[in-house]
Amino acid sequence: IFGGLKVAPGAIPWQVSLQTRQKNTNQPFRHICGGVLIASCWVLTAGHCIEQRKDMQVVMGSLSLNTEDEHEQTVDVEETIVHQNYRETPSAVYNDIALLKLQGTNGVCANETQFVRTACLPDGQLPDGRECTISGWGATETSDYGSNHLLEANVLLISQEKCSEPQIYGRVLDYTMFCAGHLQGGVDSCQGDSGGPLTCKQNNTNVVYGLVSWGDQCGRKNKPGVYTRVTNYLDWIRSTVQAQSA
Ligand code: 4AZ
Repeated sequence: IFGGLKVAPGAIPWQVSLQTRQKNTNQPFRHICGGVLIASCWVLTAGHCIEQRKDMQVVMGSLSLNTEDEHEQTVDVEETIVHQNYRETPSAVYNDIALLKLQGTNGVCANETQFVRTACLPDGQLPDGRECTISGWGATETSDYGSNHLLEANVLLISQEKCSEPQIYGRVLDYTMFCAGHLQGGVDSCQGDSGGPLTCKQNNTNVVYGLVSWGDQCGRKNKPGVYTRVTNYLDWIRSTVQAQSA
């Protein structure tokens, strides 16, 4: 996160860290992406975060990556489901969404606490022009390696029309994504934040409208962050979760 502030304990309890290591080794797991807890055994993340043939785990309730937080819960990933139309081109990433099914017992994976809680899925369209929140452990204005402490920042939703102007992203933008940020630069998501939440407050509940997806570098003027448009995937999310939970 560029231009962010440290997150307070329990402020973003749906934020998870997706971590991988070489299969069947005892190497430490390393953070690769963010994710969003949407049900006890389900995490939403970006399609480009999925590395097949790796061991994967999800850490919930954590603020600091290099120390074990008292309230954190770590669970293995049982299954990864990348959207069937996920595509990466040199200029954009399309349908950048995936579901992680967590390993649990009797349908319980995350234990709900003050520090580990689900985010709500949207039930309507994205509210235009609003201020929303992004968060993650990704690269910052002073560190390409990312932040040890979870950071958050406020961003403004940018209309599709504005963001499709030639000096911004032009024609590569489509309805599976939307832009958010500050066109003057400075406040943005970055590498390592991918898959993490963009939430907006609706009637005092936090709703996940976006997943950090891509952008032309980070924090640059006229190059806002691009987010997977979660409202476009509600049927896919519901049917995938239902089919795999049976
Ligand atoms: C990345 O490389 C990435 N400024 C993520 C977000 C943004 C740019 C790049 C948005 O994963």
